[in-house]
Amino acid sequence: ASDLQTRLRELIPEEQARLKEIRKKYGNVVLGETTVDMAIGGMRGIKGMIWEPSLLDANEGIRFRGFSIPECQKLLPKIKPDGEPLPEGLLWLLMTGEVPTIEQALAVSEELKSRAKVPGHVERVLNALPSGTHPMTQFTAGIMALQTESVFAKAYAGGIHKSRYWEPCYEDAMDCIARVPALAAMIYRKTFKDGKVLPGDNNLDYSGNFAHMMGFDDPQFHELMRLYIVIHSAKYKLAPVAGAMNDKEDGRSYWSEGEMVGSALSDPYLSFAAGMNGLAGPLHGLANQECLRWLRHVVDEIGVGASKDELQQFVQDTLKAGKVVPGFGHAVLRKTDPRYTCQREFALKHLSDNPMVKLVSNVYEVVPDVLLKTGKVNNPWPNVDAHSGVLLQHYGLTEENFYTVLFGVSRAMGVLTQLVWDRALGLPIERPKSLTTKAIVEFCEKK
Ligand code: FCX
Repeated sequence: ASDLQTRLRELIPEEQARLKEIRKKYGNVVLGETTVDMAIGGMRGIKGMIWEPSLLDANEGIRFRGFSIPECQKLLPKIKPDGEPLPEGLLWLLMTGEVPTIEQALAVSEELKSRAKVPGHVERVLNALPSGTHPMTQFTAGIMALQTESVFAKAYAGGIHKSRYWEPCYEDAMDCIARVPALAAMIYRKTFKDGKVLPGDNNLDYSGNFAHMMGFDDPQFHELMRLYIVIHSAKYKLAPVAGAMNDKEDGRSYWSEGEMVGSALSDPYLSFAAGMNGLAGPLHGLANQECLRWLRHVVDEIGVGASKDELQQFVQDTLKAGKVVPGFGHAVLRKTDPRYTCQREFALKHLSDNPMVKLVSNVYEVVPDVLLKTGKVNNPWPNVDAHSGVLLQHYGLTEENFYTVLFGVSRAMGVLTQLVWDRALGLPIERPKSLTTKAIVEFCEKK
């Protein structure tokens, strides 16, 4: 067992006892109320699930196991003294809640390297897809092809006791985290380059090797990938999915049930692929692709030196055309996303004279006012996607269709960590209650 697995084995009984105690002591405490508006409005604000790796505060932004992004940048192990933190260290933090030593982070690095080999049939599955298949579709198809390797699925079929579910789940989570960079690099090389899959370099860390397999060997780009993976690693629970069932009893009452993919004991590959299909939506992860495209339109139509007045007009035209301004707004956050801020700081440190960086700054000065004037946007401030594309472009990763795959690789760490804890804590199948509109009206009229 690796150090990380050993540490988890020590922590799990403590956490199981803690959860039991929380339930015993506070089980009946009301966390909040659900209104009809919330049921119609995408369940925003309903407190209804356990998610340990990160917490999103509306004003402060994301904290990973209680640590803000600047704190993570300061405290997590690095390979360069003034560099960016290693995602391997973040993975230790997400899994255990503890800031690792450099030795522990490097042990995770080694563990991931030992698990990184992608079986040959995955490339054949990718080759079978028609050219022009979106990289995110290739990514989920590739993850599904990796599912043949699931240790959890085999252990379940073999009748493993439920108290041990977390062990094969850990195997799959770590294998999957280890393999997605090679899968993503394969997709990149096949879709945009010469199709030649570049072998990994065992002397590099997780992020450096990922960049290397895509064909990027600039050490500054490797730094960017470290930061990128850390800030994109969490949060969201594996895709809420309709396993919806409707039952009608004597024509009057209805019930329905949804479930979260992982909670149905679908193995980590199936669950992660489902989550990635959610990430592929333009209001979520695909926004980074859309954002760079939008900036390119600005450049094509006005020029990279667009004045603030011209930008204002461009933003208004975007809204008039019934489109969103990508990279701005958030369902929960109500301030500038700290993930935007740290990318901006990276840009100012390493590429301050890039004209696209200046354009992003000008857009930042113009968009919030225009969005606020609509009177309906709850958060006019930039999110993580407003900056990432310009940074990637600077280092030569110019194919914006691929950007959401980078997001997906990063997110493996957060979502698969929670899946391990879901199984360790014995959390049940998730079934938020859904209602028909008729049932809502009947309920309200009876009140
Ligand atoms: N441009 C134009 N209109 C916007 C907007 C934006 N950037 N952000 C919000 N609005 C609109 C909404 O479309 C909604 O309009 P409607 O009432 O006509 O449907 C209204 O303002 C209220 O929405 P709001 O409550 O502020 O935001 P939501 O929680 O509904 O949506 C997202 C949040 C992120 C989906 C929304 O702000 C958006 O579409 N932003 C652009 C896409 C984007 O950048 N997504 C990435 C988000 C994030 F970082 C991630 O998860 O990856």
